[in-house]
Amino acid sequence: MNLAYCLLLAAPLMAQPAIPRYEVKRAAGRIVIDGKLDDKAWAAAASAEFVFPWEFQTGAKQKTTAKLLWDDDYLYVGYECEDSDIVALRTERDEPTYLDDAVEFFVNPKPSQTDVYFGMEMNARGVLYDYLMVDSKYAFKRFNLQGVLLASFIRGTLNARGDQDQGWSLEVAIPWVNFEELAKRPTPGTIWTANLNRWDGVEPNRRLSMWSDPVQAQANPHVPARFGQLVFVEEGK
Ligand SMILES: [Ca+2]
Ligand SMILES: [Ca+2]
Repeated sequence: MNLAYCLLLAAPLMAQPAIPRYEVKRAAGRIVIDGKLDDKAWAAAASAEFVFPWEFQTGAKQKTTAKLLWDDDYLYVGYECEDSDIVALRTERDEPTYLDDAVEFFVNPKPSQTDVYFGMEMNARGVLYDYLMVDSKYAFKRFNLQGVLLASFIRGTLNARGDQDQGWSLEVAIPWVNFEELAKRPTPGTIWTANLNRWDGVEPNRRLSMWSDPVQAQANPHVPARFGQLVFVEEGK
C-alpha cells in the first residue's frame, strides 16, 4: 500500500473531532436540587460547553454549558442554558420532552460495551423522560430510574412567546443504585462515558447541540461510541 493511499484512508478519521474528557470531582458540600447552580460545590466543577454539529439546522445557536459532580449517594449533572424564548409543554413523566426546550444526559457506566445505556431527557419544566436504550434504537421508556431528584429554574417567562427571556438551568441527582447491573459505584480513576445534549427552539427553527460531536450526517445523538469520557476524581485533583 503506497503512502498516498494510506493518507487517503486516514483522512476521514483525522477529520473527526477528538472525544472530550471531563474530570468529575467529588462534591465538596451539599447540593440543594433547586435548579440553581449556585451551591458552593458547583464552583469547583469545570464547565463543558456544547458544540453545534449540524449547520443545516436553522435554530439560534444559544450557549449551553454543563457540569458534573459526585458523592457517596449521587451523580449530579447541572446545565446552564442561554435562551431568549423558553418553551416546554410536556408535564408528565415519559412524555416526549425532547420536543420541548430540553437537555439530555446519556450515560454508559460500562464503556467496554455499547449495546446499552441510560437516557434522560429533561425539559425546562423539569419533567423527565427516562429510558434504557438498547442497540441505540430501542428506548425502553417504561424503565424508570429510582430516586432521581430533579429541578429547573427559569429566568424568564415559560411559554410566553414574543418577550425576551434570559435562560434556564437544571439540576439532577441520580442515585448510584440505578447503575448497579452494569457497574459498581465509581472510585477515583473510574471512567464512564456519556453525552450531554440540548434540543433548543420551536419548529421549524430548532437545533441540537451536544458535548461530544457524534459525527453523524443527520441530527442523531444516539452514538455511544462517540460519547465523551467521564473520569471520576477526588475533590481538588
Ligand atoms: Ca442548587
Ligand atoms: Ca421511564
